[in-house]
Amino acid sequence: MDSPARVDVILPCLNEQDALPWVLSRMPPGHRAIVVDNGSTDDSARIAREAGATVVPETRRGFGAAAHAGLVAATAPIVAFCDADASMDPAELPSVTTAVLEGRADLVLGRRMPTAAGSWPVHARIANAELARRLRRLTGLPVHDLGPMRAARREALLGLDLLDRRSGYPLEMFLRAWDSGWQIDEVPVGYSPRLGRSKVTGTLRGTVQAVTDMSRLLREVRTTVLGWEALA
Ligand SMILES: Nc1nc2c(ncn2[C@@H]2O[C@H](COP(=O)(O)OP(=O)(O)O)[C@@H](O)[C@H]2O)c(=O)[nH]1
Ligand SMILES: [Mg+2]
Repeated sequence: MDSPARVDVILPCLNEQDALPWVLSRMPPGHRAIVVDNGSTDDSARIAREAGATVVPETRRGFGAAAHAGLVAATAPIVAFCDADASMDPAELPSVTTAVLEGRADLVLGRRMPTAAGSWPVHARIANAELARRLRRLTGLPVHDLGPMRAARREALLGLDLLDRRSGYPLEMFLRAWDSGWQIDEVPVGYSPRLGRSKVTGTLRGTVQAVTDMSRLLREVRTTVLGWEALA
């Protein structure tokens, strides 16, 4: 029999039938896939189930809604998040989960390193670099990317009481973790062109929503944690 998974890997999924077979074939030992099906109209749920993943349905749309549903459904002591679009290789997950498993870090963020010219739309890359610059200034932490691949202890993450259910979820996680005094580390992970169609940064609507969500969160931090000037 397999030993129990030590890491539940949460994969928010909205119509990723082309990417799922490869993504699910790349799970490292000790890592178990939880595919959160966010109302897919394609064959994602069936493909995930047939590949042996746990499938959790979440009808409320939004990256954060899917990610959080996975966190609530997870049972392993450590959770990791990974996109289900094949832009990141789950085989690299141990580089983000190991420090958490060994108790050396509370939150490990994967810093995306493009592996090909088309990996990262230029507007998304610029917006992300600017966000990271502001966060370095705010927190003093050497953070360079607010990417989706990351790991933390499940109970501790639940204790952060994250409220965002859209694109601000990864940023809110970082800010609340920092505000709670967590040890936050960053490690490089490869970033390749996704399979299938982007829902966030590859579309104008998705990008506008992501920037809106993140700006609101930063405004809240400016007024609650710090003085107004800190992030200007
Ligand atoms: N944007 C978005 N992504 C979702 C949703 N539900 C699940 N996802 C998944 O979240 C991941 C990130 O979305 P993606 O389109 O790759 O965003 P991008 O990498 O910024 O272009 C993918 O695995 C999506 O399938 C949702 O409601 N909205
Ligand atoms: Mg993606």
